[in-house]
Amino acid sequence: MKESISAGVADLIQDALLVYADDPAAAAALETYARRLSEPLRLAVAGMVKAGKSTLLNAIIGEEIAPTDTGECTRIVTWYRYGHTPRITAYPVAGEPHILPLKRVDGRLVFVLGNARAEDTERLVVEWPSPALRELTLIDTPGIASLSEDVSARSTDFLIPVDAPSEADAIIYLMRHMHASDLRFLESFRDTEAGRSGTVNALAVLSRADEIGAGRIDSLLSAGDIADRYRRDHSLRKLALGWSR
Ligand SMILES: Nc1nc2c(ncn2[C@@H]2O[C@H](COP(=O)(O)OP(=O)(O)O)[C@@H](O)[C@H]2O)c(=O)[nH]1
Ligand SMILES: [Mg+2]
Repeated sequence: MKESISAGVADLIQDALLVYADDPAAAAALETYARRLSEPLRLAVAGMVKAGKSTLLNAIIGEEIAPTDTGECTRIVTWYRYGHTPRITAYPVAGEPHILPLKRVDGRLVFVLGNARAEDTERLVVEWPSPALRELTLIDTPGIASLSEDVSARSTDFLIPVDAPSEADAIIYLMRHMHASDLRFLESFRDTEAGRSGTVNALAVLSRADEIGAGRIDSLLSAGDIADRYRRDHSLRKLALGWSR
């Protein structure tokens, strides 16, 4: 967001706080907005299993820390945010948060949950001293339309909560080919509780584009043509801010 727009929104929130001084619920919501405005943008990376979410996340962070190729094992929504010292915190669905050991295999983090089950862990927060994370908090989400309904539901519940605005400010939605579940997801991400506003916060990306056409030399060009076609399609265009490869 441009500096001047952020400053304008911050002023507006302060004005609203004065108006709603007698309404604790409204004031609490406004305080949350004020805090979020001063934090880095929260960008979630979503898509089906093996779309390349964790790989993209590592590329943005500039270090290969997120586990990749773990299929259904990455079942927990995992936040990557800036911290002076590396630290992993597990937030259980019920109970107090606790610090996990910093285990790495070939550079990538291994989340050691001990006796806790993945289903009982609401989120993992990785703090990491990567300069890229000063500007951007990244959120790795379990695969949409996973074989396990539970895993898939965790991502949809997080990205499209029924009774609250999404905790993510924007999402990059990765897909290898357009699949019915990709469309369903993009449609529901647009129709949030906040109503069917014209605002769209998703960027759809054709991932692993180098593999299209069995990895021929022109595969990236073909992927570009497909992205163009989606971008021009009337019904697809309105689902995302843009289509790219
Ligand atoms: N050829 C190719 N392989 C990729 C690309 N991105 C990811 N992969 C591979 O696809 C597999 C799944 O990637 P991963 O990031 O774990 O997917 P996730 O399940 O969506 O998090 C891994 O073996 C990656 O190395 C890409 O752009 N090109
Ligand atoms: Mg992954």
